[in-house]
Formats: sequence, C-alpha cells, structure tokens
Amino acid sequence: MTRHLLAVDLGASSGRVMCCTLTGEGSAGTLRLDEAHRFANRTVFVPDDGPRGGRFTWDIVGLYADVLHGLREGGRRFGGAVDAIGIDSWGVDYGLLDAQGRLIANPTAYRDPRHPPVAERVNEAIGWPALYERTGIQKLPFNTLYQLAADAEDPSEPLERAASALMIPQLLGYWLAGEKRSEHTLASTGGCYDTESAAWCGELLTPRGVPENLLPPAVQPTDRIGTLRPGVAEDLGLPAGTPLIAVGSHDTASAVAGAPLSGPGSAYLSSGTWSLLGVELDEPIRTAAARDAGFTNEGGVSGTIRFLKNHAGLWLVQECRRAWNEGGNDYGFPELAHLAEAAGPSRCSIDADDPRFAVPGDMPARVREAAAERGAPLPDEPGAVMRCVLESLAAAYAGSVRTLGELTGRPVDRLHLVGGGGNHRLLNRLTADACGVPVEVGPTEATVVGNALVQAMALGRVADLAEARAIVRASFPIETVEPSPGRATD
Ligand code: LFR
Repeated sequence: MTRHLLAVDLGASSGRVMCCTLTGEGSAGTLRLDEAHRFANRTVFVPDDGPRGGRFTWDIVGLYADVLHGLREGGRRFGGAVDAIGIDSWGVDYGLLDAQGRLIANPTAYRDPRHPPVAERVNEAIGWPALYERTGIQKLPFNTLYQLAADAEDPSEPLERAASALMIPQLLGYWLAGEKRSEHTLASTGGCYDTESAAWCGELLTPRGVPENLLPPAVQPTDRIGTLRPGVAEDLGLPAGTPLIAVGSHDTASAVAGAPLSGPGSAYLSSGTWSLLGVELDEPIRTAAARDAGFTNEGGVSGTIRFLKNHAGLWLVQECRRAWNEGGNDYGFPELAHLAEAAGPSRCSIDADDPRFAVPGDMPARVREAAAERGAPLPDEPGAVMRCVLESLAAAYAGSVRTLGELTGRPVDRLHLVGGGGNHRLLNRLTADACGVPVEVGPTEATVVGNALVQAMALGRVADLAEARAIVRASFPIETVEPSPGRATD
C-alpha cells in the first residue's frame, strides 16, 4: 500500500517540507521525494536595552508560517491523503512557553555570543571530565545545558516566567498538535540528558537554577505524539486526525537514519551548515580519549548511539559568501566552487574547527588571519580563500576518520557523505583524497529520507533501520568517489 508522508526538515540556513511517497513492499520499497516548499532560515540580531544590547534569535513564527504553507501545499499535492507528518531541526535550541503555552520570546540562536562564557563557568563548576562521563556529550559552548544556565542568569528572568521549554520541532509540534513533549535524539544533543535511561539530568539542571520539570519527558522516534489540532487540520486541508509522529527530530539523527551504511567499517559524514562525521554504535564510548578528541555520543533512532564529531562544515563557505556579497559582489555557491577549483592546490591550511570561526562575522578576514599566523599568507581572492577552506575541511575530516578507527577499534573503510554538501564535487574529491577511503555520495536529502522512513516505521510499513537503508539504496543514486591514486594519506 502506498504511504503519503510529509517531512518537515529545518536546518540553520534553510528549511523544507517534502512530499515523500513510499511504494512497494518490505525492503523492495521505493521512496520518492517531491519538494512542496523550500525557504530560507537565518539568525536575526534583535537589539534591546539589556546589558548585551540584543540577541541573535530565530524567527520561529516566520518558520511556523513556512511550515504551515509547506504542509498545506504538500497536502494539496497528495490530494488530501496524508498518512503522517514528522518534523526535525538543528539541535540544542528551544523556545520558552508560559503556563498558557504562550511563547515568551523568540528562541535564542545557538551562535549567540552569550554562551561561551557561561559554558566555561558551568564546566568548571561541575568538572568537565565528570560532565562528559555523565552525558557523553561534547563540549560545544551552546549546548542546551549552558543556554538554560544563561537564561537562569538573564536579568529579564525568562525562566521565572516559563512553564516549559520545547526544542524547535517540539515547539512547532505543540502548535500543530497541542502536545508538549521532548524527543530522545534531540534531547540528547543538549548535554543535560541521560541517553541510557532516556531522562533529563535533574542534578545538572537544578543547581543552575533550571527547574527539572521545565523540560517535558522524552518520547522515542516512531512514537505517536498526537494528531493535528482540529482547527489546524481544517486550515491545512488535511484529514482530521492526521498523526504527528516523533522521528529522529534532531536533523543529524534523521540524516544518519537515511544514510545507507553498509557495514561495521562504514562511517557517515552529514554535510550541511555543519559537517558531522561519525559511526553508529550500540553503546556509548565515554573514555578520556574520546572526550579529549572531541567526540560525542548522541542518541540515535532505534536505540543506537551516534558517535561523531562536529566539524565546521559549509558554514565557513556560507559566511565567506555573505561577507563578499555584503561587500557588493553577487557570488553564488557554484561560482565560488568554480573559483576554488581554478585556484589549484592551496599553499596553506587552517584549523577549520578553530572557535574563532564559529560566530558570525567577517569570515574571509578571519581565514586570512589564521593562514598568516601559520606563515602562509593568502591572497585576498575568493578562489584562494575558498580553496584553503575546502582543503582544511577535508584535512579535518581525515583526522576524524583516523581517530574514529582508533577509538572504536573498527577502521573506517568507507565514508557515506550525505546531505546537501554532497553537491560540492570539489569538496567530495578533496575528502576522498584526504581520507584515503572511497566516499559514497548520497542521498543529498538524507535528513528528509530518514525522517520519512522513521514515520514509515511508526506506521508498521518499514521493519527496522536495515530495511529502511535497503530502501534508500534502491531509491536514490549513490556516486562513489575513489581517492586519486597516490593521493591518499595514511
Ligand atoms: C546540524 C546540527 C548539529 C548540531 C548543530 C547545532 O544541523 O544539528 O548536529 O551540533 O546543528 O544544533
């Protein structure tokens, strides 16, 4: 029986609502994607009279309007026959609601500079090794734990007024279906959740002034959250009782579910604004070596662990482009890729994961400054800057591929590159060369694919992750990029 699924996928730079049609039986099924609506997402700096002069925020109401538009359009294309809806988004951020369920303020964006100093204080108070041992989550300065601690210190006292905190897909889910929930994979990204017992860590939250019951209990991917509010269903032209399903609501969890991993040596690289490079495990690795190498243990679909590292990713490219275009140019991504190709091999590489690149700003200047510090000044030309960024990203990936083998005892023999970054052919080639393993590219919409196939698991149509991945292999072109002879590093 054909299933009609609507997948909402929100990334830090764009969002989309996709019509996902699953036909056929068992692992012989085929999934087809049709875009119902694609829209931009961005952080917006909103000034205020507080001590920091304002905050970087997400325009969550605008995003909700785009989601509604996409669902309406998707439902129309399916002729009103929609079996389920699933929502995923980037991690760690949340919105605060008062006791009436009203949004208190636009969610703060994770790249807001208020977070790093709070993170340092919290890590010191708890003891960073103890914190890692407890949660297995990497030290990113914007983890939910630190953001909530920042809210607790905020002179405008948002937590005093808050009755609940909902992460982005769950906030939209509450508006659509009226249920306040957390979800396992997304909860696990925040650094204050116990992935094994699937519960929030009250002992980390309450000493920071964060009431434990602020965060609702977590559901698991494939759980049914509820059905559309009657008024919403009517407005969208969707059947009354259309179910909202919990998917891997962290976008990276959905991307990993949609990556056609093929064996114990398979690693994934989910490439978008961030590059998430890792493997799927049954058990977390919370050793000092994993901690010091910056690896994290996030909850995955079907009780798996996503053992991975965050690399800077295409954020560097996006921010360079923004700076150049604000300076009067009009570069598109394909043109920048072409300039990087034409520039030829770079004479220098930078540490792409240096925290100085993590916050919005004049990225080309920062890249050139970092290159100069390494004694290899870069010309002030977009092609040279791009080539240096791309080669540096590939070098960072190669480092993680090696470290993954050491930490897990399973050498990586294949890298599955999923997500929109797979469209960057030069970066794919540089990655294969630097990592020295074949890179299998696709699907570029792995997040949507994983979102839809977990909905299908919830509906009993797909048995498990192995069957889901067989469907992925049968449905989407996967291109293998071999390392060039003599170029592989070891
Ligand atoms: C990717 C991602 C990463 C997370 C970062 C911030 O979109 O979700 O997994 O570390 O964004 O939330």
